[in-house]
Amino acid sequence: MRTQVAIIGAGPAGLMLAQLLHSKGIESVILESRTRAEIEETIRAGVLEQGTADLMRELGVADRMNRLGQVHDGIEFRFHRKGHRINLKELTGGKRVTIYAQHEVLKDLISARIATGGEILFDVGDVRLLDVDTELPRVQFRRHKDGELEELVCDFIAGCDGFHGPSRQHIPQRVRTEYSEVFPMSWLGILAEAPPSSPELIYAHHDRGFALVSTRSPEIQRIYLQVDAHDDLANWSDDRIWSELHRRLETDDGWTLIEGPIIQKSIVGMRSFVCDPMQYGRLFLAGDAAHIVPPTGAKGLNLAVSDVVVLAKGIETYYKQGNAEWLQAYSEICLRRVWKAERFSNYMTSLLHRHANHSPFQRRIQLAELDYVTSSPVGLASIAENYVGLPIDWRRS
Ligand code: RFL
Ligand code: PHB
Repeated sequence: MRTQVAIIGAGPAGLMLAQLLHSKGIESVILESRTRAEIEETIRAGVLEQGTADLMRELGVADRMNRLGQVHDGIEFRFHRKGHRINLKELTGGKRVTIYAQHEVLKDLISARIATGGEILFDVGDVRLLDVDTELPRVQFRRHKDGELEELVCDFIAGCDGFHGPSRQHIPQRVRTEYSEVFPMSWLGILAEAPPSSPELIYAHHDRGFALVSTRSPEIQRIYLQVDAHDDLANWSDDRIWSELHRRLETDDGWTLIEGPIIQKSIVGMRSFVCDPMQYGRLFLAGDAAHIVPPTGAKGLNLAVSDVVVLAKGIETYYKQGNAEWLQAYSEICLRRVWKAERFSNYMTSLLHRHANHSPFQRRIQLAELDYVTSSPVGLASIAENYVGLPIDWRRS
């Protein structure tokens, strides 16, 4: 098989890249190790930055998002039993976020891919990258895990295979620096069959730990609470979850959390990770393959999307103008935005979570910071600007 761009992984990065390339008349083949059903059922992110939602519309894949997604003009920070609204729209000159589940984005991108006749192979096995530092890199794989070994020859490989995928290891260790931080807490996430308790997301700081009220639809709520780093779901009965959430979210103004049957529960670890550079030869990493953020800033999916916007421009300039300059600057351009998102995610995590090793002094500083950012116009504007998504900074050195 021969194609222009071999894309490893059908997550947000891989699927969005394929769609962007298709819109520029560039061919690609997507190789994905999971089945279509597995991908379309995995519950993950929910917040789309303004730029991500706009791109879905530009690419013509936004019909369902426009119908089912919920556009939010603000978020709430809650502490000391009081809510403090951050008016995203007013503070950013009209930008907002759209709450639309990641697996719904993936369903939309997969059906668009199939409708345009683009190649997408699910359930492949033994994916191996070869000759990434030559002009003709190759990817070997097996169809349906047990098929014959096949080879895909291409001009470029996009490593969109997530944090655990094989692509990153093809950037030799001598040229690669990895930055990593693991946070001393996890999130327990639930889906509950209940109507919204709040019209906007609530990020709650509490002495017992952080809680986050998000949503998926008028009937399904997505809620998270901070638990111990190595906690076990077996420790968390539905009753314990609800009683903890009530305590952490309680206010003085009579606000109530609406309960409903819990239909899904999982625990996610919290880490930060950056691989620099994000490219080597003809291999380009995008999304979680190159970086991870803790979910507090809602940035992971959105970073995957901004990476592939930069990559698609580089690849397009290469084919249309025979100019590889943008491709050479890929990592530099992406990492500027990545590090700012790492900073914001780290900041939100430190601001809102309870750390077992916090001294009473550090705790008071945390509360003073919350008081500051929710009362100062500059503090509010900074949270809002980062939350709706910073622009891509296209400068090259
Ligand atoms: P993905 O989504 O992990 O996709 C990688 C794909 O590559 C496949 N793969 C392979 N394919 C072929 N061969 C191999 N050898 C392969 N190895 C792996 C995998 O099967 C998979 O399909 O990475 P991508 O595309 O970079 O996208 C990243 C996002 O998925 C991730 O950053 C977000 O989900 C993070 N995240 C959030 N991001 C946001 O922007 N907003 C949010 O509100 C938000 N909330 C979250 C989150 C992540 C969470 N979890 C579960 C970590 C909430 C949670 C709880
Ligand atoms: C979600 O709805 O899954 C969600 C919302 C906000 C976050 C993280 C996850 O910061």
